[in-house]
Amino acid sequence: MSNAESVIFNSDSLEFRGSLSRTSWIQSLCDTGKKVFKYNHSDYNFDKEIIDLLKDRGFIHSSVRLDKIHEELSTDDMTVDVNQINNIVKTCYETNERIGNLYHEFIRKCVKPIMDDQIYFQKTPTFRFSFPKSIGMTKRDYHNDIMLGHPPEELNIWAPFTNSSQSKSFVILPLDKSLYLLKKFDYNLQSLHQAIWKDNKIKQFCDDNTDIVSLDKDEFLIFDSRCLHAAILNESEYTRVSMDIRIIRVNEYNNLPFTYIGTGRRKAKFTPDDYYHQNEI
Ligand SMILES: O=C(O)CCC(=O)C(=O)O
Ligand SMILES: [Fe+2]
Repeated sequence: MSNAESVIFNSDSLEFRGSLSRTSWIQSLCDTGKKVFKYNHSDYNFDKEIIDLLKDRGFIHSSVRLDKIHEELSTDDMTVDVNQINNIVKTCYETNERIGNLYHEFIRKCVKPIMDDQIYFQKTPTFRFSFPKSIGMTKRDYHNDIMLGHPPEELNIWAPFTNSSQSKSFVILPLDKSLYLLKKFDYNLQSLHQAIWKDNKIKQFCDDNTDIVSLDKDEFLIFDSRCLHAAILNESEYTRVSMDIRIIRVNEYNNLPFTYIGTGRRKAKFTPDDYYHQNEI
């Protein structure tokens, strides 16, 4: 999630360029750089736990359906800031023990078995709430998380808890098109980001080539962190709730050329004692 003024990471180092142009693990599974995996959603009742959390924190009182919570929320709490973040997303930067346990189980049983290596994973997942026609959404959010300081070796995971078809989702530019843009801008993320905001041809290229991520509730997506993606305006009558997680295979982590640091306010270090969970689960 970025805006025209976001601080964008860049590095001239050969290793960084090598990371951006390498063949990744997910790319060798699937050349679009994204792959859908199945899991048993009903074993992971995030829906109820999120509703309970928002009730405990006084945001809602009676909702029983996650996709209808907007009916009880104030416009203020649903309006997004320059980073496309609203108050409900912010409150979920910290969750509770029950959600933490569910999350660990999801990582242990659904994600780890897919990997052929140990992984480090984001300590707290990001829960996204995209409200119907929410105020402040931009049409130019195209970014990848590397622009925000994440290692290119990370993988992004995205799992919906509500119906995620059409605008109740986000969009992603397939890997070949994302790599085409990265190469066109000589792997300079600042230049690419600037072009997204200033050059209508580049923005149009993204608009024309992105796919809407449309998943069932018992599916999640793993995508290459180099793929550009964007939050979009939800034009439906339903709230979209999803979880996004970043993971990195330990072997690749151990070979990173330097410590990556987030460009955001918190300056998160992408290390197992800061951004990633530290212990075995
Ligand atoms: O879910 C969204 O709207 C955006 C997700 C995103 O930017 C991410 O997963 O990194
Ligand atoms: Fe992102």
